[in-house]
Parts: sequence; structure tokens; C-alpha cells
Amino acid sequence: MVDEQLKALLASETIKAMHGRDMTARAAEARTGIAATDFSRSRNCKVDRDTIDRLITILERLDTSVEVDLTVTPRPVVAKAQPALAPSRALVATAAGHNGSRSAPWAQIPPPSVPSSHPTRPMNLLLINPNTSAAMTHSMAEAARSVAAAGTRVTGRQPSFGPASIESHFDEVFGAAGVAEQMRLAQDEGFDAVVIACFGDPGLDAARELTTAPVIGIAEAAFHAASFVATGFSVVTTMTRTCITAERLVQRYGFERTCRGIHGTDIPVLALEEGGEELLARIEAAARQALLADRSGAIVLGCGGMASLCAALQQRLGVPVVDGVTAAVKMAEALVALGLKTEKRGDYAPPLPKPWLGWAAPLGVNLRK
Ligand code: 2AL
Repeated sequence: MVDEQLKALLASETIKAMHGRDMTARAAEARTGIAATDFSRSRNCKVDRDTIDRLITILERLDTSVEVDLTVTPRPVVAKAQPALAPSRALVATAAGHNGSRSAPWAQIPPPSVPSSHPTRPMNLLLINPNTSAAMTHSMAEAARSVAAAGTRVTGRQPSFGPASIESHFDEVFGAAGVAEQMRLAQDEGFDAVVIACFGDPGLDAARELTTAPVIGIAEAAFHAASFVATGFSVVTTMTRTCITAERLVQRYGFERTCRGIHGTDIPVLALEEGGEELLARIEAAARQALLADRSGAIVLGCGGMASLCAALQQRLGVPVVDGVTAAVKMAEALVALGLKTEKRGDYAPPLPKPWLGWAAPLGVNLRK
């Protein structure tokens, strides 16, 4: 008999993604003998070691080629800072064996022949839009899905507070806090990677403190991608006043030699949602000018809200056009496939526990959500 805890665990997204593709509840039912309705239960279940051991035993009997990630929800420990999105332990079970913690029984079994980080591994990616425009979250998540691998599930979220667009330093402060909020709320969901989808990369370092999963900012991803396909690139962005943010990021990430210019179009971020030929033509004209003036070989789009325009602009301009949202998704997949995680021994260690006051207190590092 399988108990409630086990059913809830079996319902987790990673288990539904056996064989590198999503499993329907029916398929999961056929494979495990557990009623399909049980697969709709919460995936935020807490599991203990006994449950995991029993689950491993069941999985061993299922199929010789089954590979499953068992993400163990961290136990709630007040005042002991945990990597927020990080599972306390990730195990890979196959019929051939398991690997995991040294003290656990599965540690005695030889490692699986297929590395846990092989490129077809299914993954859950969290895309955080730091502004509060749900429409923009939707369009960026769609762009992300358009390039994501078959086994990548993209979840788009935005903060519960703050500005609808980020185009000033004041906006950005709240955007960064919103990213921190969403990281805290997602901490038990076991996301494999996080993309921060605003060109200022607000809250990027803070987000990295809260998880072992790779966290990628779209500006950072776009600069890297552009530097692979051109010796020099130009950034075309929204309001001219936001150019300083991109300029500082160029310096921070060390792209002073490859970024040849940053150009504002004075198109407000929210106007991007309207789309249309006039908008596209304005950005195209700015990009053409930038390519000439900067002697650049590629264009970087300086706003997450421009993601849906990328293909059309690349076709019109005839040069590589990099959108940070899609670039970040592919880089996130690459890092996960390589088994690379955010370091926890240096300054990306979890924040120290301390008292928190006011509206942000529930997000404080020593309080569980
Ligand atoms: C952005 C962006 O990507 N999202 C947002 O709200 N503002 N960037 C920008 N340069 O305006």
C-alpha cells in the first residue's frame, strides 16, 4: 500500500517527467498503479527518509530504464538558513542504482551509467518578470517556451507588488524586492533554474543567495550570447534614461570591449505590449543607426518586452539579434545539463538569519513562507 505522503511525492513534476518527457496522469497511473486522481495533488509535499526509501523501492520495480529525480523538500528549520530553492538532497534513482548522500543506504549502490546531468534531463525553469505586468510575463514565458527543449517546463511569475514596468532607479528597487519575494515563495518548488526577465537584472545576486539552482539575468545572458557571434554589439533599449542601467551592467559583467554602444528609443516599456508595425519600424531604425554608428555586428534587445520582436528584427536587419529571455533559457538549460549550480561557500551563501520587521517580515530569511 502506498500512503498519502508517497502519493503526493509521486505527483511531483519530476516524476511525471519520466523518460525525458511529460507523463500524463493516466500514463503515470499505468506505470505506478496509483489512481490518476492522486497525481493532481500538491507537489509541495514534505517527505521523510523512510518515504523516499519506499519510493525508491517502488521505482526500481517499475522499469529498467526509468530515471527519476527525487527532490526532497527541505525540512522547515527556523533560524537555520537553507538554500531557498535548493532541495536538501537530490537523488537519482534508476533500476541500475542510485546516487546521493553518503550516509543513505543508496550510497552503497554504484552510480548510474547515465549521468544525472545528461542533456535530455527534463527541467523546471522559473521565469521571474520583475515588473507586475502579467501580460508581459505571459509574452516572455511564451518566448521562453518557443526555444525551450522538449523536456523544459517554463513557469512565468511576477511580483505581487511594485511597478508595472521598470524604467527608473526607483522602479528597479521594487523590481529587485519583487524578485526576492518570488524566490522566497518558490523556495519549496524545486525549480532547476531561474531566469530574471528584466534587462536591469534586478535582484540577481540576491536571488543567487536564495538557491543552489543557476540564476541567469537576461542582460547578462544577452551580452554573453552576442559576444559569441560578433566582436562587437550594440544595445537598443526602451527609454533613454534606462541606458545608464545597461551601461553599468556592461561594466559589471566586463563587456566594455564588446559592447560598442547603448541606444534608447524612448519607447515606454508598456508600449511594447501593443506591438505593431510602427513599433517594429522604430526599433529597426534605431538598430540600423546603432550598427552603423558603433560598427557593430549584432544587436542586443534591451528589454524583456522586446522578446516577441526578435525574430522579425533579425530578419529585417540581417545581423544577429539577441533577445535576453531566449538566450537566458538556453543558457539555463546548458548549465543544468552540465550539472553546474550556484556556489554556496562564498558570497552566494544563504543570507544570515536575523529579525525582520514590517511588511517584508514574512520574506525574512529565517522565516518560512
Ligand atoms: C525593462 C525590462 O526588461 N522590463 C522592464 O520593465 N523594463 N528594461 C528596460 N530597459 O526598460
